[in-house]
Amino acid sequence: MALPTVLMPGPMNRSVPAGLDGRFEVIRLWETDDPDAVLAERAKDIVAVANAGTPIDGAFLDRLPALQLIANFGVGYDKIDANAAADRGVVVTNTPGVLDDEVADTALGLLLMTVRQLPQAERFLRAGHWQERSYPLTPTTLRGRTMGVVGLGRIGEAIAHRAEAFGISVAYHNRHRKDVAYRYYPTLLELATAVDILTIVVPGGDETKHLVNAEVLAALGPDGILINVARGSVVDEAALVDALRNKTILGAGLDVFEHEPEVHPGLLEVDNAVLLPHVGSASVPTRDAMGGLVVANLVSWFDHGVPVTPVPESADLVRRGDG
Ligand code: 8YV
Repeated sequence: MALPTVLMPGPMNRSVPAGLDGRFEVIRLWETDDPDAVLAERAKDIVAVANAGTPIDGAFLDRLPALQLIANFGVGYDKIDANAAADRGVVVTNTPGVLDDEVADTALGLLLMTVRQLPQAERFLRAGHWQERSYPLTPTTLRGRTMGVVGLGRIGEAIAHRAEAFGISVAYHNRHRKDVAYRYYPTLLELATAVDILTIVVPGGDETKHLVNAEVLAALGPDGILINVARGSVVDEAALVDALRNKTILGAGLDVFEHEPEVHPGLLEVDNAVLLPHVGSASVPTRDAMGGLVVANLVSWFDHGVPVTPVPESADLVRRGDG
């Protein structure tokens, strides 16, 4: 029997091709000379897409009439129009759970780096300045701070637990209050006013675009720290650059950017921002676990007709079992 055909639009973590080998035929689209021609020729056969960051919209889906499943590498799937997929009976899966601790570790690392200027201090040592003088005292500390988590999902909770262990008190803003001990603020503005660390963990996409704007940054205040490990689109980057330049906030620790891998030139100029190249989940074990979940979703769907971790937009399809 012919193996089910999986389209891979771009390169993926090694664990994905390794896990698909022998069970699926994989079309590595980026390696083909004429991707459009390959898509047109193989459209009838392609029943799944294994995807890491390639935008997938309704027009793309219309080119693949036999498609059943899109397995996304990553918990965030804002590049995939999951509603357009659901309209066409296509199930979308993502990789929740397996990266929570890694991303939460990165968030706390960014926070420490930002408040205590650890990257700057390390650069100072490497430049040989320690022989001349001590590194200046950091203007503030993590002691006595309150963190507002924007998006208290799995990763948000992992960050909150770590913050508590650091002696930082935690509050949060979600669309709906959760059954947790942390203080809830029904609006982001109220949360930003109440805390002096704002940690962004909400999904990207139109609904959260520029949620963190000039007003929210002003509410965070001159001692405020912004940490973003979610999506760059959630923050109005131009407003953030202004706030950092004018010291309306104290600093920012960013793992994600609006137009990555491009970084706003204003962010590169200011010395009160710590900038990481989207490495939140980027360790070999965690990326392998994410890849394993991509493979598990494909195998489970084609062997048993059920995905392991469907996204909420696919819930109806999965319930009806007619994806
Ligand atoms: C990865 C992420 O960088 O899971 C996500 O949503 O942003 C990260 O873990 C990304 O998935 C890599 O493609």
